[in-house]
Formats: sequence, C-alpha cells, structure tokens
Amino acid sequence: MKIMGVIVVDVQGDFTTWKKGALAVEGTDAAFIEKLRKATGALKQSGYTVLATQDWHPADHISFYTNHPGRKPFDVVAVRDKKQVLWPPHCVQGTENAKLLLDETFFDAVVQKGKDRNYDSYSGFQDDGGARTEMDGLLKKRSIQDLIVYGIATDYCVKATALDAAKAGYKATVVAGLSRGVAPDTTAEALEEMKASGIAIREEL
Ligand code: VGL
Ligand code: ZN
Repeated sequence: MKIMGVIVVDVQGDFTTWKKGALAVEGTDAAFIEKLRKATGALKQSGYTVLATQDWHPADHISFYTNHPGRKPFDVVAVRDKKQVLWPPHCVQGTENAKLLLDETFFDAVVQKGKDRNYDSYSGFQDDGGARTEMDGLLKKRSIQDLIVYGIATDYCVKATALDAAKAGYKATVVAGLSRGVAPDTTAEALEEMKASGIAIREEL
C-alpha cells in the first residue's frame, strides 16, 4: 500500500478575507476555512501524515512592493531575470496574520518558507535561489510516495508546491475545491499546467 501524505499550503490569516488579510484571496471566508478544518481533521484521523507550509517573510522581503521605491502592489518587476510579482507586505514573521488558521495539532510538521529576504518561495520544497526546505526530507523519512496538496493560493504556492512534488517523483493530487486562487485566469492556467505535468486534479477529496 502506498504511504500517503498531505501538504496544506499557506492557510494563514493574511491570505483570507475571513481575517481581512493583507493579500486576501477571494473565497476564503470563515466557511471555507471551516471546510479545510473538517477535511484536514478527517485526513489526519484516517492516518495520513499531514504537513503544512507557512509563508514566513522578514519585513524587508524582496517580494513586498514597499521594498521597491516607486512601485505599487501587483506590479511585476524583474528580479535576477525572473518575473517577480510585488505583493502587499504579508505573512511577516511573528505577526498575528502570519499564523496558521488550522489547529496546529493536525500537523506532523510545519515547513516555513520565504525566510530569506533576497528570495521568494512559492514552493514548499525550495526557494527561488534553489535553497531547499526540509520538506523532501520530512516526506522521505516517512516513506511517503503519494501526496494530496491543497490550500492557498492555487495559482502561486499550491501550484509551485505541487509542481515541485511531481518533479521530485511524488504522485501528486491537487484538490481544487479545497484551494482558492488569486485570480480566475491564472488559476485556470495553473490547473492546466499542473495537469500537463502529470498532477491529478480533483474537485473534492
Ligand atoms: C503566496 C503570494 C505571495 C501564496 C505567497 O501562498 O500563494 N502568494 N506569497
Ligand atoms: Zn509570500
């Protein structure tokens, strides 16, 4: 039997309308978070290893528009030849809205990412500079081969985490109904790109 794991991506106040987050993603009201809580609790109960990612930036992080004089939120600039969306400051280390919104007892481990001011990190596996997180080691240690991935945002961190999982050889399934995207067009594109990379997309668990 395959050993299954779950990665719950960036379910943090700053990404939710519920908590009036700095980078609130549409459709992330209290009812959506409750749905995630029920789903994640059920997976944990049935024996899955459940990991979380947590966006965890220093206040001077390169992805914040406030650290690029003259720029506005959602401007796109080149950073080391790569497109970087400039976000409102969000998930600043130690702030209330950087906290995970689901019960911490669900999680076997929490992987923090985006801690280096110089690199963004949509993926839970590695940052844009190629620095790896502990994610792959945590999964390997538990002999996990199959992964269920969901959370926020479908078109950024869920996508990047699922693509890296597939690249690393895990059999990944993204649950679209347990995920929300920043924008409809990029979310639709993200689902197509993930499918094209061999990731299964499911509406519900
Ligand atoms: C995310 C934008 C910036 C995400 C994180 O969790 O998808 N998006 N930082
Ligand atoms: Zn971020």
